[in-house]
Amino acid sequence: MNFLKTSATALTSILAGLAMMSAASAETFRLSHNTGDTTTWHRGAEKFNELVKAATGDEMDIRIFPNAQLSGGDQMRQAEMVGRGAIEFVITSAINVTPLEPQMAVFSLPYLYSSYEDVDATVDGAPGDAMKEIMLKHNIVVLAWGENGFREVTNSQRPITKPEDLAGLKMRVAGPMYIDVMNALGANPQQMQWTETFTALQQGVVDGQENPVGAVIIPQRVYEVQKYLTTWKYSYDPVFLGVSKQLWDSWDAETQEKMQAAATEAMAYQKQITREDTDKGLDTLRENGMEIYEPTAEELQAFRDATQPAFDTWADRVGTDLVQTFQDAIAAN
Ligand code: X2X
Repeated sequence: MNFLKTSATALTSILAGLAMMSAASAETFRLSHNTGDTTTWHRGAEKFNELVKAATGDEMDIRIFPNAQLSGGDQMRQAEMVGRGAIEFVITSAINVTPLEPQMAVFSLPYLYSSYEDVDATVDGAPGDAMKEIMLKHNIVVLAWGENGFREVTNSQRPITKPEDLAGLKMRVAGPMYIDVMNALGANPQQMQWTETFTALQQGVVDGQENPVGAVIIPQRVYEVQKYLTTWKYSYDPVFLGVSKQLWDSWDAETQEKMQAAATEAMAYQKQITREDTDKGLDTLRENGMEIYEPTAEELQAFRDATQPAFDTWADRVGTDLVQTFQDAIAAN
């Protein structure tokens, strides 16, 4: 009896010792993203952590920091910090990277895309690979593309059915290109951190904003502070999972392969749940009191025409050759 008790105690302490050893040898990396912990961005990050842990036998894991906490709340700074190795991983969207790399605005040019098929033909094709090369110059390895989605406009004042309805509306936007797009539409845009936007909408500092339905509007409960949504599909925004090149280069081929596989699978999952939540999203929003306007093809053309000056300005800035490779891939699809 005594013997059994002693050996059980010994076993317990051996097991505890082993657990401590593996905890000590586990390597934890930080992943920054700039939305809340209910979004599909966050769920994609959690999936990545799960897969990394499984692939490395818990020797590596990922700690997720939402709301751009690691960059002091500045969503545009995350990518730059990853580039110089101050943060290991990031999930962020293309528009957030435009201050670092203006060419990333190519994805989000107004009305470049009219369907998911067009999106997939470019993001998963040669144009997406070309953008990975461009990001590598900033010491960011883009491991996989996910989806923020088609950005839909919401506001608290009135239904938007035509460009003129935006006149004078105070619109929160995420990045520089959207300032030009909103100005072309006659709105009154202002750039603001996403984390400050809910309160700004609630207090009427701004009247409206634009974001994707499945990835952001629903999980972050934008419907609580906005009455009207128009499915104008004016701009597509991909997300990506990126890692600091410095860290990437420090790994052997086997570790790189594990990380790449985990990233590919996690972002495929993130894209899938984003599309699912977007598909059922309009019903959810109606149930929560929003009034939805779905423009006809003709009405969409009016928005497309009105935003053409911003398209042209940004196509020049991005480089018309790069824009052409996107348009060619779309046309060939
Ligand atoms: O800030 C936004 O609007 C968001 C969350 O969609 C982006 O990160 C671009």
